[in-house]
Formats: sequence, structure tokens, C-alpha cells
Amino acid sequence: MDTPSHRGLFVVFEGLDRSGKSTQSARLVRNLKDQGHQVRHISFPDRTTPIGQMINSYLKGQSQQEDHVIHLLFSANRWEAAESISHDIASGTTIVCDRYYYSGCVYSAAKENPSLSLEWARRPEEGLPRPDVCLFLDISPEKAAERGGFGHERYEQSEMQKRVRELFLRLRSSPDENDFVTVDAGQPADVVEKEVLQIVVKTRESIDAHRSSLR
Ligand code: T5A
Ligand code: NA
Repeated sequence: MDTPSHRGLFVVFEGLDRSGKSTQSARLVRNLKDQGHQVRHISFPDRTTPIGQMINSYLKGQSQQEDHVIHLLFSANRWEAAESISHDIASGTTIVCDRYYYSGCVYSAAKENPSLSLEWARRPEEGLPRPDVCLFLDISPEKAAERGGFGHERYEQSEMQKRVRELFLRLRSSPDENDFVTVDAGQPADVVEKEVLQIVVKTRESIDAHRSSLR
């Protein structure tokens, strides 16, 4: 007899720097826990591993890395976590993740290095656990900059953020990225929080419905 296995969801937040990913991912974790779900909150880059420490030092401007090299380090930092993500989802824990391979692709491609296209950037990400939904917190670079604290890390400059947003929009329209859902992140945090929860609940329902139709 097949008992329905209640796997966890894999929810990713993406967006420009200061779009509210940390704020919203923390609120979603709390809301899902309140509903009785098991949830683990993760973020990339994971600065705690040896590879993550190299990334941290690069982002803070304390070390240099060739563009392809830092790209591959960001990707390796996700691969380090891949097995534990898959394991948790399969055993019923929902993963809420602050940035994933979408950031990996667009920030690297935004450097406009002629041999580092969006297509090239995506390749090392192939085979990573696939999110059920990617919540793209969309905000203009100007509005994000108003939120303060901008300019401390390597990519926090307005020209870079503009190119990053254009590339996120390009990635969103690609048929490979059909898990992308856009949320207007310029709204008050409480409004964004409600929209995010609705989207995640809907994602859960559609997965459950799909499962019952296959049984
Ligand atoms: N990167 C990352 C790559 O190049 N390749 C990769 O593969 C990956 C994974 C570090 C950098 O690394 C790059 C991208 C980044 O440049 P990070 O550690 O995630 O990535 O750092 P940030 O994204 O810069 O994190 P931030 O903390 O800056 O942005 P968040 O999490 O989007 O924003 P948050 O929630 O901290 O909010 C920022 C401020 O806005 C306020 C908050 O209170 C806070 O002060 N705020 C709002 N204000 C008004 N209205 C709302 N709705 C608000 N929501 C939040
Ligand atoms: Na963040």
C-alpha cells in the first residue's frame, strides 16, 4: 500500500541586494512553523565553510578572484549543501533558502566578462536540487538603495544592481525557469509577507493535488 509521503517544500528567495530576502525568509519560516511544519532556514553564500570564507573575503574586498573562479566557488558552495537539502526535503522538512543559483548566474553574468555569459554561468548549477518555487522579490535598484546600508560589499553599486535586475528578468522569461514567481517587494513588509505565504500555500496545494492524481 502506498502511504502518501509528505516531503518538504524547497522555497527560494531571490532579488537584488536589499530587496528584503532576509526579512521575508525569516517571516516565512516563522509562519510555516506556526502552521506546524518542520522548517530549516538556509542562505547562500554559506560563509561558514572553507569555500564560504573565501567568498566572504572576496565580497568584502579583502581578496581578488578571477571571474570564473569566484563563480565556480559560489556554485561549489551550493554543491556542498546539496545532499543535506535533498535529504531534508525527502524526510519532510521544508527548506527556506535565501538566494540560490539564480543569484549565482545573474551576478556573474552582470560583470559583462565576454567569456562568462548567463548560459555559461548556469552550467555548473545543473543537477542541484530544484526549488518548488522561486520567489523573486522585485524592486527597483533606486528603491533598494533607499533602504540604507548600500555600498559596503563588492556588488552593491547601482550600475551593477541595474544589470543584475535586467538579468533576473531575462532568466525569469526562460522556459527552463518555470518555478519563478514575482512579488512586488516595494510594498510594505507585511503586505509582501502575506503574498509570499499565499504563494507558498498554493505551491503546497498544487504539489499535493498532483500527487493524489498519480496515486
Ligand atoms: N552572490 C550570491 C553572488 O554573486 N553569487 C551567488 O551565487 C550568491 C549566492 C551577498 C552577495 O553575494 C552575491 C549577491 C550579493 O551581492 P547576501 O549575503 O545574500 O549576498 O547579501 P544581501 O543580499 O546583500 O543581503 P541583504 O541583507 O543586503 O539584502 P536582503 O536580505 O534582500 O534584505 P533585508 O531583508 O536584509 O532588508 C534590507 C533592509 O531593508 C529593510 C530591512 O529592515 C533592512 O533594513 N526592509 C524594508 N524596508 C521597507 N519595506 C520593506 N518591504 C522592507 N523589507 C526589508
Ligand atoms: Na540577505
